[in-house]
Amino acid sequence: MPRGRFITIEGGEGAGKSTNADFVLQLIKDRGLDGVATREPGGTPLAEEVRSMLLAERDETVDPLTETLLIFAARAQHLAKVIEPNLQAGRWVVCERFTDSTFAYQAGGRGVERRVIERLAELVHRHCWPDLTLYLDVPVEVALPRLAGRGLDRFEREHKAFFERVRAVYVERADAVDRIVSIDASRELDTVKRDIGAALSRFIETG
Ligand code: T5A
Repeated sequence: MPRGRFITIEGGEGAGKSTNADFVLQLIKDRGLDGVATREPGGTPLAEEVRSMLLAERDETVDPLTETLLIFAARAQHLAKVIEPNLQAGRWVVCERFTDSTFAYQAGGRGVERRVIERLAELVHRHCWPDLTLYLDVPVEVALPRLAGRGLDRFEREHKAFFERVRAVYVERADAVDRIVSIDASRELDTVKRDIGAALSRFIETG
């Protein structure tokens, strides 16, 4: 049984990750491939509990290193219980957010040293990195209004400057890392989906 492929969908708040995750899974299934969708932080009952802890508004300030360690704790569980077993069973895994989010939010947004995240990734991933990452790029001033009318979590309450730093790291990584395909997600959804479909086809046919 050939190992499945690991696809992540990245981007800032309101970029359209959830909107497009099912679409990506459907494209995979349309090709006759088996696939599952999951998300981070979360993806297992325990990791979803950690997600709730991370997103909850609280009086106590969360130390950036504590936040980073919680994210990697959830990721270790997610890798062990969902991502690796599915890949080993030959299924494609489509995951909303993964370690590129940690570089963007915890290094870019919070100022955690990148080498800390690199070391944690080395420990937790055990060589399991995404095969393809679709980065949905949207200017902050376009993305944030998309969240209007819903309750905001602890991250979504951050200031614009925080999201600008997050985006800057994403853009830098998209330029530097071959597996990351940047898609202009500020356009109409149908256009974004067309580009996602094209990127996925290229990956399936050549990758
Ligand atoms: N986090 C996570 C870290 O700090 N470090 C980490 O390592 C990880 C893994 C929760 C938080 O965790 C933090 C970052 C996050 O703040 P989350 O809930 O998964 O992560 O992510 P969010 O970005 O908060 O999820 P959102 O729901 O806000 O964004 P999505 O999923 O990108 O956007 P989506 O699909 O829900 O769309 C939002 C709205 O926009 C519309 C949709 O219809 C929807 O109404 N929309 C469009 N409108 C117009 N044109 C388009 N092209 C559109 N695409 C979507």
